[in-house]
Amino acid sequence: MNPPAALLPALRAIVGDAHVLTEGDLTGYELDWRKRERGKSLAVVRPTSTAQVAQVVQACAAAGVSIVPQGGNTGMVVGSTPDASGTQLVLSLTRMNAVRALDGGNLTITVEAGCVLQSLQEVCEKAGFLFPLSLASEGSCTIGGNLGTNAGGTQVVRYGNTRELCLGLEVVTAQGEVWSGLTGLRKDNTGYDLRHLFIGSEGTLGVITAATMKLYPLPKSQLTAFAAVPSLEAAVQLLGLAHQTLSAGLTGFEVMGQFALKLVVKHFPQQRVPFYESSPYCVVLENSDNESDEHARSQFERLLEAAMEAGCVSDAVVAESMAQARALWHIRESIPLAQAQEGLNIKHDISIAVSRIPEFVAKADAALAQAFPGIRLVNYGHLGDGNLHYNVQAPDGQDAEKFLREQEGPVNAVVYALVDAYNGSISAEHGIGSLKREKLEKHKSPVALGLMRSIKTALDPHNMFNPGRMLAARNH
Ligand code: FAD
Ligand code: 2HG
Ligand code: ZN
Repeated sequence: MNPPAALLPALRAIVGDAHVLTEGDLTGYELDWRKRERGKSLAVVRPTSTAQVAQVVQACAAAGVSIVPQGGNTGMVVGSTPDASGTQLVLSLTRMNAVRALDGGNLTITVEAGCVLQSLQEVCEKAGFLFPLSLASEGSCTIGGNLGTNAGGTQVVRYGNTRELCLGLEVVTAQGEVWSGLTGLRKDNTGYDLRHLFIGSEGTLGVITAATMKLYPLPKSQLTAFAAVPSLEAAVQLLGLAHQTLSAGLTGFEVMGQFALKLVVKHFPQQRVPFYESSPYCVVLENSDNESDEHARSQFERLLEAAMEAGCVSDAVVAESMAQARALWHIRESIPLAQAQEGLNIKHDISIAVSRIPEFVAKADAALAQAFPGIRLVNYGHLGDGNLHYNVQAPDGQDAEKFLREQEGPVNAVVYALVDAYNGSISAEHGIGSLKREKLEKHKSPVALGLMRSIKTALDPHNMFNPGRMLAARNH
C-alpha cells in the first residue's frame, strides 16, 4: 500500500495542482450546511471527467485512503463532509457539470453529476421541457447529490422522488472501474437494477458521475394558491379534495404551521405572508394544466369553493402572475433558512400515512410540550407526500447549543417512538448520513440492516466510500 504522502502528488498529476486543495479556507467543503459538525480533510480534489474520478479512486484505493463524495454540500444529515481525522479525501464533483445530451424524442437528458439542479432545470426549460425536481436548495445542490440522497422536494406528489426521475447512471466503483448504465430505457429487466442500489446510497457504494433523467412536456399553465386552514385535519381533507378535483394536475401540496411562518416574518420581514396571524396552518398548492390558464384557474376556483363550503379552507388567494406565484412559494422555501437564522435546531424529517398525520401531530405536540416546557415546534413540509419536517427549536431565550447537547436525544426519543408507533419513517427524504446512523440501527429491522451490510461489503469491501455514514464502520 502506498503511503498517503505519495498520494497527493499522484492526485495532482491526475487533476492538476490547482484542483487538489489542502490549504486556505476549506469551510465550504468541511462544514455541513446546518453547522452541526466541522470536519478536516486530507485534501479536496476536484476532477473534471469520469476518467479522472476513476484514477482518483484507484489512487486512493492503493493508498488506503477513504473518499467522501460531495456535490453542493447542502445535505441535512452530515453526510457530505469529512470526519475530524484529517485522513479522508473530499471528492467534489462540482466541476463535472456538463449536459452530455438532450434527447427530446426520448424525453431524456444526460447530465454530469456536478450540474447544479437549477442550471439543469433552466437548460430543460429553454429546450421546452420540464425537469420537475424542485428543492429550496436548487441554486447550489447538484444532481449527483440529489441522486445520492434520493431527494424529494415540492413536486413529489406528482412526479415522484429523484429515484422515479432517473433512467440510468454512470458510476465509478470502489475498484476504480466505470459502470456505464446511461441507457435512457424505460423498460430493461435484465437482472438486478443496479441503478436503484446507487440512488439513495449517500456516497457509500460508488461515485455517481453522470445520469440520464426523465423530462416532461412543459405544462401550459402553472397556478399557485395559498390557503388558510383551520386545522391539520382540514389540510388533509383539502388534500383529498385537491386529488379529486385536479387529479394529475396537483403538482404541489405543502403545509406550514403558524410558528414556521412567524419565523419567516421575523427573519425576512420584507416578505408578505398572508393569513398566518389568524390560522394554525396554511397550505401552498399548485395546479399544473396542459390546456390553458383559464382552464386551470376555473378548476382551482372550483376546488377552493368546495373546500370553503366543506369548512376545510377559511381563506385563500390564487396568484395572479408568475411573480406572485414565486413570492408565495418563496414563503414556503424560506422556512429552513428562517430556522437556520433562529439558531441551531433539531430536525425530524419523518413520513407517516397522510391520513394518520393529524393524530400523530396532536400526540407528539402534547408529549413534547409536557416533557420540554417552552419547546418551539416548527412543523411544516410536504403533506402531499405524508412527509413532515417536524422540527424543534430551543425554548425562547435558551442557549440553542446547550439545549441540543442536553435535550436532542430525549426529544428524538419522544418523536421517534411515536413515528414507530405509527409505522412511519425516521428519514423521509434527507437520508441518514452520520447524524441518524445510530437511529437507523434502532429503527430498522435486523434483517434489513443485514441485507444493507451485505450490499455494502459486496460493492465496497474495503469500506472506502463515506465510511461511518449510514452504516457504522465496524459492521462490514
Ligand atoms: P451533498 O450535500 O454534497 O451530498 C449529499 C449526499 O450525497 C452525501 O452523502 C454525499 O456523499 C452524496 N453524494 C453527493 N454527490 C454524490 C455523487 N456524485 N455520487 C455519489 N454520492 C454523492 N432535500 C430534500 O430531499 N427535499 C427538500 O425539499 C430539500 N430542501 C432543502 C432546502 C434547503 C434550504 C437546504 C439547505 C437543503 C434542502 N434539502 C432538501 C437537502 C439537500 O439539498 C438535498 O439532500 C440534496 O439532494 C443534496 O444535494 P448536494 O449536491 O448538496 O449533495
Ligand atoms: C424543505 O422541505 C427541506 O424545506 C428542509 O427539506 C427541511 O430544514 C428542514 O427541516
Ligand atoms: Zn423537505
